[in-house]
Amino acid sequence: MSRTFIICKPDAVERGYVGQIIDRFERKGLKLVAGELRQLDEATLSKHYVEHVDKPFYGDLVAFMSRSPAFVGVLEGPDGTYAMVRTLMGPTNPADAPPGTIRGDYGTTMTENLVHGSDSDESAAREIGIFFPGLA
Ligand code: 3AN
Repeated sequence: MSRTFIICKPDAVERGYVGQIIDRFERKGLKLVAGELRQLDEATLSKHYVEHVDKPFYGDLVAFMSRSPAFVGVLEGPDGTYAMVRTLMGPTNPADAPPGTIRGDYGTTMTENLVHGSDSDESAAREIGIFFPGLA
């Protein structure tokens, strides 16, 4: 078994897609073991996006991610759950994401790309530790 961390970003919450996004993960066979709506702040986001803090898009990314509540959660499934979640999400840029993926079906822009999923087991452990320290 393994766990991964997900965010339904503020655009997904605002547009009412949280249920449909979680439904895709559940239909795949993954189990939501933690989840809640949470207003994210810069201190938390700077830990989560530590590899992006010096990037030119970081300011816009934090402004977007903190503009309204996000749905943060933890999914559990077989080994490689993080990779299954990434496949269902589609590529980072929704413009490149194929139909059938979350970003391909619902998104058009790079920043407002609806969903986050950890990119490795190591990232999942780190991110779960930030957002759900009781589960780490
Ligand atoms: P992913 O969310 O697919 O793992 P990351 O971790 O590379 O992608 O990027 C985190 C977030 O930062 C993305 N979801 C996107 O919102 C934003 N982002 C990444 N690269 C760019 C970029 N070149 N221009 C604007 N925003 C970006």
